[in-house]
Amino acid sequence: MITFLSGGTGTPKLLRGMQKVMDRHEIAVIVNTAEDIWISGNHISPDVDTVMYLFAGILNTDTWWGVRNDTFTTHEEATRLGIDEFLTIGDKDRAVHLARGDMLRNGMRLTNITTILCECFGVRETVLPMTDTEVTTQVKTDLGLIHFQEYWIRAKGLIEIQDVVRSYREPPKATDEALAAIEASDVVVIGPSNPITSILPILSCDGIKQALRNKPVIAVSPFIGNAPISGPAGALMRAAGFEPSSIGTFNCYSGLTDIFIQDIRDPVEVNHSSRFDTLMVDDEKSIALAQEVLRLAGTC
Ligand code: GDP
Ligand code: FO1
Repeated sequence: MITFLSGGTGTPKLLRGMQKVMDRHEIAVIVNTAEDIWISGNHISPDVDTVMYLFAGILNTDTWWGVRNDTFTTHEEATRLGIDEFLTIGDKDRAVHLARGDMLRNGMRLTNITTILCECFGVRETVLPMTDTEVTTQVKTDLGLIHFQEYWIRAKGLIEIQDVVRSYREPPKATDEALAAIEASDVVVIGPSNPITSILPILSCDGIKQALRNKPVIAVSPFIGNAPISGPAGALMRAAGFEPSSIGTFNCYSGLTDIFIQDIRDPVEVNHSSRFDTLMVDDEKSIALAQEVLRLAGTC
């Protein structure tokens, strides 16, 4: 079994390949929940939903969020009525947020809710939120501390950020299910996700780092040179005090990685790294990188 640590874009691209080259029941994914947000009374868990929709075969892979061919009737009508939905929410996607919000209000754990939703979508892989307690990535700006989604979606990432913080009422604890998945795995893979908003929130859950120290860990860099392939990782790395590069990514994972994979085009040299084409522009590229990760896993 392999456990993956995932956000909502880079690692899902790798998982798209993994599900073609591995027994799907042998894949477990611990997913970031620090970008979760309540909107219009419903609960959005963007990274969990992306991973779940990918495995269900219904993900919109043009955007890497939302359901393919979804409609936006409710969002358009709600906006017309004056509701401030700064995320464009599809109708089918909203039904998932509605169901999740309802179950959360009834006191259920996010882990159990995710299992129920995955069963409804016929998902064979194990999808595990990193924690069952609420934790939110916020960025410090001239406007004060704002939710990461407010920064990246509403402000289009155009405002200066001075720091990145995670806020919570109680320090987030990894779930027993997430820790058991790591324990049962031969290898753990930190996918090419945003180190600051996707991976560090997982690594910061109590119990995760300790569990990883007993396992071989393979990490894939989301950077080529000083730029990520997509998204705000550059600005966030700088604000969090890391170089926006593969070296910064490697340092961010503070000695946890046994094998570090970086792109063949990356001019930044991480000592003893493995080189591969990590740009997963289509199914074939995702499959090729997945096969390489499996090959390296076999050497651990
Ligand atoms: P988010 O939750 O939507 O931010 O998604 P992730 O954290 O999972 O992924 C965002 C990161 O994925 C960005 O930093 C990108 O550089 C990286 N990424 C996206 N596509 C690719 C790709 O094809 N290859 C690699 N190596 N990284 C990618
Ligand atoms: N990202 C956008 O850039 N624009 C959107 O309107 C948007 C809507 C949205 C709805 C549901 C969902 O699960 C994700 C959505 N995302 C959207 C992506 C999401 O906000 C991602 O978490 C961030 O783009 C980067 O991590």
